[in-house]
Amino acid sequence: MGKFDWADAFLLDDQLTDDERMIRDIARAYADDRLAPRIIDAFANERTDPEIFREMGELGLLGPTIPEDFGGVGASYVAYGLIAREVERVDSGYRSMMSVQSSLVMYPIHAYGSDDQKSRYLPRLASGAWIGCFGLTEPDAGSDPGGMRTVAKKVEGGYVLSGAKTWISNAPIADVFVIWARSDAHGGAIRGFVLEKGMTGLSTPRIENKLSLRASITGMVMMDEVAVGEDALLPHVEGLKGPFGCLNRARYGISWGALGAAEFCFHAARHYGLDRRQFGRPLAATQLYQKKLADMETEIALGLQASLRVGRLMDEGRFAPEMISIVKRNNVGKALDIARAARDMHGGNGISGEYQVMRHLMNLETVNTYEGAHDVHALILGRAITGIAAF
Ligand code: TGC
Ligand code: FAD
Repeated sequence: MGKFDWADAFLLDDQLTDDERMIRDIARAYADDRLAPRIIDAFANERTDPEIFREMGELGLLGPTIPEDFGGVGASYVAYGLIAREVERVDSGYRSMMSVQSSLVMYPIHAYGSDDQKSRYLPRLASGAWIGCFGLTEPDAGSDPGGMRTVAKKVEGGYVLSGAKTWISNAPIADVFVIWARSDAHGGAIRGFVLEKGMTGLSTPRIENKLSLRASITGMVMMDEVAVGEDALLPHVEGLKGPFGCLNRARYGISWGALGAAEFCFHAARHYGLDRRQFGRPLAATQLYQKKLADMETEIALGLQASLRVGRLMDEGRFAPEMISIVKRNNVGKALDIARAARDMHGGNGISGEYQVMRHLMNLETVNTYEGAHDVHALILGRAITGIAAF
């Protein structure tokens, strides 16, 4: 008979390769040593440190699945998920910065870009020298990106882009912008363009006073007739499957990341319950407290196994987007429940920044909404189950 480890219920560790364990350990050490000491101040003061990109780049944590000749480390999707879990154990905002760079900027340039685009952007993005952002959402097109209004007009030698993107992670500090727009030269199809900081007509106002994800800067991307050359077009994809191909990767990473945040909350609640005494005994000696811990552990253990399975299928090229909808929706929803319960189990201390559980709870509200809101993933699954699109 085996021994039960409450912190690794189904022996996830055993199911990883040596390389995956090594990458996980690098990410864990970085998160503990460099990210955790910054987060309370960064969140309180809404401060995003661009140095974090450089630090992550140095350790190979940006675009890790990209092959080595373009600056990545050719890691598995399971390794990518493990990085997200370690980073989000500290804060969803730090994971957001990392996953936008990796899945939403480096991935499309690698999958859909020209050789020139790959060699210009990927090594700089992998090292963190350049910061990227991904512009899909617009003020009037969130869950329904097909309703976007940003247009790319064909002119001699290139295109002119006009429109507004909103809620764009990293935008105010970005050097590279992957922008999705309707292109008149392609019959109004959605196409991807790579823009660079400093282009005439491009501005990125910051969205202030977020009550969630405060360590990750968010902004708009305003494009007032931004002229780009032919070489800005991502040549190898057309239609919504372009941005959705990127979202598949990012959503999968989030399914691991959210459980990192949930694990932080679970461990904190356990620790608190063992220390805190009321009615002459530790809180953790009460049945209600133990039930809550048991529920947390169960959901985390099941969720991790599911993400691991989806990751293995991605590595084998056998995943379907609906599988990702299941793990993104379920794991984030469960993480939100766990953070809420952990906040409650800390009593009054639970609302203090020092105990950190409420910060995770506030962050997970965003994670539940972005990359396909919780209910939108239910509708993606509903369509697959019934054959009827109910959006
Ligand atoms: P639909 O008709 O379903 O599809 C249009 C075309 O796209 C293809 N497709 C996919 N391809 C690859 N992967 C997927 N997951 C795909 N889903 C769809 C599809 O085959 C079709 O291709 P084709 O060749 O026939 O044209 O499109 P729809 O307009 O009906 O879409 C419905 C819905 C709800 C599924 C979709 O619009 C959706 O997912 N909405 C949610 C929007 C969203 O997730 N936005 C995210 C913005 S980015 C972000 O939040 C970043 S935060 C990151 C951070 O900070 O960490
Ligand atoms: P809406 O689409 O208006 O949805 C509002 C509510 O209605 C939700 O509960 C939703 O589930 C529900 N709903 C929508 N349609 C239906 C339906 N048919 N049936 C039933 N219910 C429905 N976007 C980017 O492009 N790049 C980024 O980097 C990025 N970063 C972000 C960072 C932050 C901090 C935040 C908050 C958002 C970010 N987003 C980004 C945008 C994010 O993807 C959108 O907020 C998300 O897709 C939801 O769109 P919306 O906010 O317009 O909400």
